[in-house]
Amino acid sequence: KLPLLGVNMSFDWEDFLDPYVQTVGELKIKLRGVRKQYLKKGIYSPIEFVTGRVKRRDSILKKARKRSYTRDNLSEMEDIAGIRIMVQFVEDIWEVLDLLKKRNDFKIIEERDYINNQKVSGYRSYHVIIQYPIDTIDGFRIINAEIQIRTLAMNFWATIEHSLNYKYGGMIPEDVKVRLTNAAREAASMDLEMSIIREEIQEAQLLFDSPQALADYK
Ligand code: 0O2
Repeated sequence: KLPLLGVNMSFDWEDFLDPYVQTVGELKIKLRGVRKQYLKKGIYSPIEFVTGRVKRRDSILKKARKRSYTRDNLSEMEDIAGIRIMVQFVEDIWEVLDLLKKRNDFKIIEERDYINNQKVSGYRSYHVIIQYPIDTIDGFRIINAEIQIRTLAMNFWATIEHSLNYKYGGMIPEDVKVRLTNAAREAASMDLEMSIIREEIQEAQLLFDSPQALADYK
């Protein structure tokens, strides 16, 4: 039942979500292709790996209730289509951001910097909201999507915090919260340490990793 979207009105979720599935699929292929191009040229890729998901129905409904979306403006929700770009170093985030800004296949409409403005939870990531055009048999559509750019350390922390939030229904016990805040600080400190020896790591990886990383795409 979708009370918010009209008690007695049926809502075809599959029809509604199809364009988002298409958007996530296309963006994943394109952004994974960027990494491949770097590797082929034998240069360091600022993109480590790319994942994508279509927001789950229960999560869409929860956010819709919280933000008072209706069936008429549900497509304005910005993160139904979600892409995550993982990078090794904080510096790579700014390089990926430049890369996204230069692309001609979508338009950036908003940016949220949770790196320089870390959330109270300890969450860090850079969020970019885009408008992505798709063609379907019913015609042309513009789909909102959210691209999250984060380091491996930020991703490690966020993944664990997200599952704990799910487990406790958003009410993480105070002692666990304190541990998470400490862990967020440690993750930020690890990012900083890695940045300091970044050039050395990158050189080592180019010597050691590149041929294998490229082979993974075949
Ligand atoms: P899902 O479907 O489970 O991935 P908010 O009201 O905080 O949800 P806000 O401030 O508008 O949303 O942020 P934004 O840019 O819409 O981003 C929401 C998404 O960012 C979340 O999706 C998470 O993926 C991520 N995120 C934001 N804050 C946190 C946080 O404190 N911890 C973790 N682990 N992730 C966060 P959802 O809502 O979880 O949806």
